[in-house]
Amino acid sequence: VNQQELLEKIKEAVMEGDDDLAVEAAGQALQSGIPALSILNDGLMAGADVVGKKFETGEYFLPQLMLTGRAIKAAMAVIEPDLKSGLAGAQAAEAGVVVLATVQTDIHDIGKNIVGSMLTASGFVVFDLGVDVPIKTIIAKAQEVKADIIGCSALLTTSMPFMRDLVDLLGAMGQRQAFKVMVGGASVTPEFSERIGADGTAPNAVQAVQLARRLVSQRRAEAGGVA
Ligand code: B12
Repeated sequence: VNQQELLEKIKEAVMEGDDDLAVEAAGQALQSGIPALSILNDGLMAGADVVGKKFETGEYFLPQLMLTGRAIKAAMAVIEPDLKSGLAGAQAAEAGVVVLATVQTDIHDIGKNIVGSMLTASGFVVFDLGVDVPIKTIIAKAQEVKADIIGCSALLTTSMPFMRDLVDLLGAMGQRQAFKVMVGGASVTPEFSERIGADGTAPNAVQAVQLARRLVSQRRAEAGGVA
């Protein structure tokens, strides 16, 4: 089988919600030399997109979404070590402190967890507050741990407005400059991020790490070059 077929096999395993097949196919794909990031983007997330669309049109139901989630998680366990080692090595000095959460009303956490684990692997200290987290709780934690970055995840379009509320609330508290805010999740676009006044977004976990690094250096430069 060629690499394209292996990616297709992963995608199908995710679509069928078959965790055994997802694990097997992800392993084969790694062995054939497909980069872990490509397995994530072109296999797992591509499959999730198809399932999402079928769910939207009423062809699939909640049980299928759940099985798909489980299949993605299972395959992630296989590719995660490679994803991590693909990141330019953890920096000796602390890369930065990130408070991460899925915002209130939303319980999707697979993507957030991947982002968190990639950040940790890259030397960031990550406080993951879990899912369905009120924005006030997120801000309070960021203040408590003196975070560099607040990272918010949301997959539901109905939960995305809470990201805007978080940015607005920081502003109202006179704390907007205290933290960089990065946002993400399947429906989050750069336009959305800009519109709500966040500092950036990334379409996947590897780019989220690059974004976080950029934001921390910006923040340190703004603080007067004190690293
Ligand atoms: C699996 C899944 C579920 C699972 C979630 C399991 C879990 N533990 O997370 C379950 C079954 C629980 C679920 C429930 C629901 N779901 Co759902 N689900 C999905 C599905 C198929 C895949 C999501 C996923 O895990 N993708 C894989 C990960 C790796 O990708 P990701 O999350 O996008 O994360 C990556 C990037 O976005 C980015 N990223 C993520 N977070 C962050 C954060 C930052 C700061 C940055 C920089 C980057 C970043 O990096 C990640 C890694 O590369 C999506 C479809 C889709 N295309 O996303 C629907 C989808 C998100 N679900 C949807 C819906 C409607 C629901 C339900 C409302 C269904 C219902 N009727 O009950 C409930 C909502 C419950 C709630 N209150 O939250 C809709 C949302 C539609 C919309 N426009 O809002 C979608 C889009 C499906 C669809 N097309 O209809 N779901």
